[in-house]
Amino acid sequence: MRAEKTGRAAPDRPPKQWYGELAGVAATALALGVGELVAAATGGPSSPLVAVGGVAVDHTPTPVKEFAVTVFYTYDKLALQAGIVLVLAVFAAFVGVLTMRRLWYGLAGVALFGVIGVLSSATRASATWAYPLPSVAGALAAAGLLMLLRRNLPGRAAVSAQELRAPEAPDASEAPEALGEGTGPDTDVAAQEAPDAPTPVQGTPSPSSDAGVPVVEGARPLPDRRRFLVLAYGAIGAAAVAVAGGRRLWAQRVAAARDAVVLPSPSSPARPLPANVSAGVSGVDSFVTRNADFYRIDTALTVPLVEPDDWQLRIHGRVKRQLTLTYDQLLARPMVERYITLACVSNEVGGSLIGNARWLGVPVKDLLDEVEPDEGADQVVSRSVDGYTAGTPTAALRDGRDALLAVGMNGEPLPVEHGFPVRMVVPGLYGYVSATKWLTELELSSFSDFSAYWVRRDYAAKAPVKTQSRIDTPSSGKQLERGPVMVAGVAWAQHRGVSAVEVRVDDGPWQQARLAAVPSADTWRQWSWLWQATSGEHRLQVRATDNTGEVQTGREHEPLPDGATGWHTINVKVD
Ligand SMILES: Nc1nc2c(c(=O)[nH]1)N[C@H]1C(S)=C(S)[C@@H](COP(=O)(O)O)O[C@H]1N2
Ligand SMILES: [Mo]
Repeated sequence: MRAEKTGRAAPDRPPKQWYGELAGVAATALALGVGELVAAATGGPSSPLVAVGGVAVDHTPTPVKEFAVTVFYTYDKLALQAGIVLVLAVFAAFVGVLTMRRLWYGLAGVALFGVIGVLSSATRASATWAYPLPSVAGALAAAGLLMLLRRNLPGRAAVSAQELRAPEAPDASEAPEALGEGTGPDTDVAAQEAPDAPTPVQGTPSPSSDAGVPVVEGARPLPDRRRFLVLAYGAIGAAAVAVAGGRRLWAQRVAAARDAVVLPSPSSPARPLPANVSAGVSGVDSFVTRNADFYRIDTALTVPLVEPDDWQLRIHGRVKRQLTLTYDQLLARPMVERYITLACVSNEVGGSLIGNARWLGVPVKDLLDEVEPDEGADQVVSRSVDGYTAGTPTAALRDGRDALLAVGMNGEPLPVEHGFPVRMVVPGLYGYVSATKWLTELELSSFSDFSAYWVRRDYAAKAPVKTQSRIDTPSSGKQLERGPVMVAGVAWAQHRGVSAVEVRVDDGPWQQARLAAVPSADTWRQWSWLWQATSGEHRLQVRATDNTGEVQTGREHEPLPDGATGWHTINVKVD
């Protein structure tokens, strides 16, 4: 083929349409990038990308969403977003092709995008004067780029000539228009910039070798093509940089807003920790988990960035009266501070998806008492800004336990990764049915009316934490010396409390471990047991008993649908 002869990849001119498609995609990418950057800089309520994405997801027909859930399971959101990007790209390519024929078509398409962007961001609860700016700036950038690319459309004159010649030339008025522009200001620009243009290299094919298409502008088709590609790919690159830069700016704004938060002191402070909450054995997870070490579970692709000023909580649904709270209004309420251990349903036996923190927040009970839920409203659906939902039994939120809308974690405002500015924490329930981060809505509903995020993915609708225990030291597979060995770890049965922990060696009798102190039944509990290790290979197992007297089951079960069961078992070798 010709490629061998010239050593260049594509001497065949790609179909004229391809340039249009590239132009459309590049202009759309640039619009989104500029929009993102402007949104971040002005602190508008939301980037066009997020706003349009949100509206698109909201308007995706339910069967399509359900199909996505069954086929892509937890990746449904990724799949939906990929779908949106694909649809957008196809539409963008179409607009680009039209633009290369008729500038007005393209500008109309861009304007349509802009209007959709403006309207989407206007639907946001916290819309301000700044809301149209990102979409308008993005649309202007796209329009500018489309016009620029159109002027630099490679071989446009050649194509037009071909169209002129072709018997089925569709629109007689089109070709002269294109020709006219092609030889107009466009040509002047090219002439001015000619010295800068890259010199054609290594046997560049003459355009006339191109499938016998007569070429009018024989003098400079190649630099033209290069300029077009540089502009188009450059715009896509710039868009990527703008998106990344916008996201960074945004993260910095939120970090600064978080630093500026002054947490109120609790009207009901946490009791000081008993001196002996630690079993005093190294290798055991510390009683309080540092924020930086706290496990994380997010379905969101990127951490949601919420500014406290944009935040509000709406409590609605089956209630006597609705309630809307701003961040300042929430902070002005009486706060309680408690140590509460949070655990993930996906934690395997012996796993580390569990952590304990000192949370500061407003009791959910107080808020529910104010809105007065209807009789049958047995489920509180908590919703995150990212669309995530959890369903919590209304009864569990009103039975007097310390269910909190938390704003503080271990003396700091909530870290962004852990739900800044506000999340829910409920003692005794797995995180997926209670601990919604970046909380924005509580809807009184019923279990028969609504299934939350993970429930739609086959997890149980109700999920109290199961009694569990873990050996932290020695670690499994460890080589030990004969003689005394400290065996220690943690056990948990939140809101019931741990009353006993036992250890056994090689199916021998269960031995009582020593329990460390706890501030309440809502945290995990450290334990230790002194073992006189004898030579050989040994198997160590642990089990806990909760305060209702129920012994942790040894029946092994995977986390799905409502939490793993079984005894944590480790093997060690003693010399
Ligand atoms: N918005 C949102 N909230 C969420 C989740 C999520 O994916 N998105 N995951 C839940 C799950 S499954 C758990 S176990 C806890 C984990 O909280 P952490 O990431 O702060 O440890 O958050 C819960 N809240
Ligand atoms: Mo979880």
